[in-house]
Amino acid sequence: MTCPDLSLPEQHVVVGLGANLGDCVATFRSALAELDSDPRARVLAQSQLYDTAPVGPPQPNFVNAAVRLCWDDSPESLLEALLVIERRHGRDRDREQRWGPRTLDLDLLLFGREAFATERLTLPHPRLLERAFALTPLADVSPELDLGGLLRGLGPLLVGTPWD
Ligand code: A4P
Ligand code: MG
Repeated sequence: MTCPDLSLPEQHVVVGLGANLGDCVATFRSALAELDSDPRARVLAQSQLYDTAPVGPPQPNFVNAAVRLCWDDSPESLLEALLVIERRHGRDRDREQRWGPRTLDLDLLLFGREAFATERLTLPHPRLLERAFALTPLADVSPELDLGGLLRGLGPLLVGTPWD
């Protein structure tokens, strides 16, 4: 597999994990083993686990984490792989409310410098910068990342014009 240059934080691929139903830690362990067994993937770093207050409707606290990986294929193919792993771990989008409880949420937070929005995939993750539960584990696995630079790189995706 061709791995990105790991000394370059701008090439980091980072997946955020969240769960608040069932045995969340066991689910994370199983989901990561599954991801790592994909021939296109190699998990390089794992964050600590965080116990976080829920954002959204009242519900149990979440466990959140993040992993940095090497992915030898497109961002879209990684999203597809994540959705398959979510489904295998009990995720059923037809029966859940927005931002409600879930057995496993795998969000593609960053894919190197990719910055685009299609119907299926937005990179970086559209709510990354407003979610402490995603940013804190991200900082564990990519401490060298320049979030200010990331934000500037989003230029075309940012909405609105300066107020003068
Ligand atoms: N999609 C587009 N871009 C992406 C991307 N970069 N990564 C699309 C992942 N998916 C992306 O996702 C809906 C669709 O978004 C996907 O099918 C994909 O095509 P979803 O996982 O069903 O939506 P969601 O998880 O309910 O919402 P979203 O937008 O991921 O928001 P959050 O922020 O993840 O909200 N509180 C705490 N403490 N911890 C949490 O982890 N999570 C949520 C979920 C709410 N409150 C939480 C937590
Ligand atoms: Mg999600």
